[in-house]
Amino acid sequence: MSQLLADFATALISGAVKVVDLSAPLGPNTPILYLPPEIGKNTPALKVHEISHYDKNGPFWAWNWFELGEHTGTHFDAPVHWISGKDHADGTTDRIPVKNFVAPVCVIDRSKEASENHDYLLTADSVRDWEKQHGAIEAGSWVLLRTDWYKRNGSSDTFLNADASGPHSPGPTAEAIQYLLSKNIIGWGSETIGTDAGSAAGMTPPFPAHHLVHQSNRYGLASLCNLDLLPPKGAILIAAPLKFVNGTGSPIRALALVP
Ligand code: 23J
Ligand code: MN
Repeated sequence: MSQLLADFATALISGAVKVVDLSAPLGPNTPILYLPPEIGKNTPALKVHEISHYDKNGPFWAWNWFELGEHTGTHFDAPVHWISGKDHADGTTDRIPVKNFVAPVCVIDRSKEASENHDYLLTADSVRDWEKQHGAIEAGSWVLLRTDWYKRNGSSDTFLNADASGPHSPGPTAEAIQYLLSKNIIGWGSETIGTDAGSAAGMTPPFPAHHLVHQSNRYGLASLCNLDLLPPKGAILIAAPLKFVNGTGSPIRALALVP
């Protein structure tokens, strides 16, 4: 076993294993989820407050503090984020077992479908087709939906993609999530503002990815980037939330180890 990590260290240093950044830049322009007032209150945008910048407020140092929502930018959804997961004793960011923050990852590429249909929904049959092509989704894996939607994250308009009928962005059906949970995945992730499709408020149950994933004490990842740099199978995902006490989620620096 010590040989395993020695070989891994060699692979990291030689570049045989690459570290890929799956996170979006986190700043005042990071798109924020918009919920109509009749559904709920919204997260304010990230705000940076300067404490000092090598000046009278701190002559030799620079530092800032933030107003920052838990669910801002590339982020982790903890089980207690949703009412269906509220009673999991280890369901807050500070109580999740850390072993769950490092896991293998399956990437389902539906970028073509999502570019042709902004309301594209991944079905359970489509997951089974992926498995026929790439092999079974193993227990303990992350499953990520690649849509290339992250290429739209430079502006809220293109990322949220809302019109009079509401937001239009791809996501999973309830049945796809049920199927993945039956395989005991560690969590579900997407490139969109949240883990659910833009149309998810009208689904049964509403926001099925949130409802079902967190009910099962599993985790969500939202606003992931660069999934087009990952293989369908064979990479390792590192996604650790900050240890917020009683936190429902956290911005993360999501990293993939890619052979
Ligand atoms: C609250 C209500 C609906 C949604 C979300 C949060 C998220 O996407 C989130 O960031 O968890 S869709
Ligand atoms: Mn979230």
